[in-house]
Amino acid sequence: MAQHSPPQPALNWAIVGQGAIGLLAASRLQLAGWPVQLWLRQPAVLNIHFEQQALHFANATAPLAAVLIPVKSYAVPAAVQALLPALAPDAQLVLSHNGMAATEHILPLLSPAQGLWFLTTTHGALKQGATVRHTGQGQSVLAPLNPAAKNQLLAVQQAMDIALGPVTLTDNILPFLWHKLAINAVINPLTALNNCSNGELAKGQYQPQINQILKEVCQVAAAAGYPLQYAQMLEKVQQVIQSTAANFSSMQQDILHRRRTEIEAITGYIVEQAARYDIAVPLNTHLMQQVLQLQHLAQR
Ligand code: KPL
Repeated sequence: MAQHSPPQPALNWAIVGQGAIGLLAASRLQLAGWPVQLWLRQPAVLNIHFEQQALHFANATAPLAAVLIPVKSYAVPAAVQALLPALAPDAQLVLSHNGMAATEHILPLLSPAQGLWFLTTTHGALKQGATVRHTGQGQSVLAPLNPAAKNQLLAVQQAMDIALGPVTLTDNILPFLWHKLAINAVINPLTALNNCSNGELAKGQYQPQINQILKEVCQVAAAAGYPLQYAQMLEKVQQVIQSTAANFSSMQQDILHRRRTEIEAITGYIVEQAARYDIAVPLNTHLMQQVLQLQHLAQR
């Protein structure tokens, strides 16, 4: 399709890791004819199935021109450190994870011509063995975080539009991150603790907790200067629950596969901010403790 043709010259994309969202992005780029490879801790050719197609991804080699880094928030500093020697002098790096972006530690690592971006997405993806499924149609918001990123606006936006679009470009990602944080604060702990799909949360039994989590998040967001309308947020959460009904949230998957979750970056961030503004968030505090306990038990 004409609108999917790479711009001239197309950036060569490397995707870090083999998580569900990263492989969804890699598959969509490859199917649209874009050059894309994977940057893995153990270099290997990866074969996957995506939408009835067998796809093969080669290993990314230096110099890396453009890199999507969809790793957990706590893994970002180590991932960027490992990438540094392989980056092209004007490489573009796109971070994408749940929770707030802690880019103050990443920006100083880059040279002035290297661009840093953040992408937040509501797409749902599930990886089961070698099969990757797009389990929830979502959208993404993309922000350039430094001047070097602004020089490459079109090339990065076009690629991300194919990988995880539709993409909205913004100069201020923070309101969008609060918005996404509210969605994750509801769906992720509840699906992890109840070991259920996102769609299960549409059931009546979960509505009192959903309402309470959101009320607490809205109070904290307002105090932090990023007001969220409760009724609109509730509608948005219900919409994500519907559109990703078949998906298992990243936190449910992390518990299932005995990995560290992002609870500290999601609910933990809300609890931390609540303490800063002296706001009581009993349900979020309780959910964080329960997920930490479950994570501890799962990892033993
Ligand atoms: O971000 C997600 C996640 O699982 O981490 C949602 C949007 C809830 C999709 O499952």
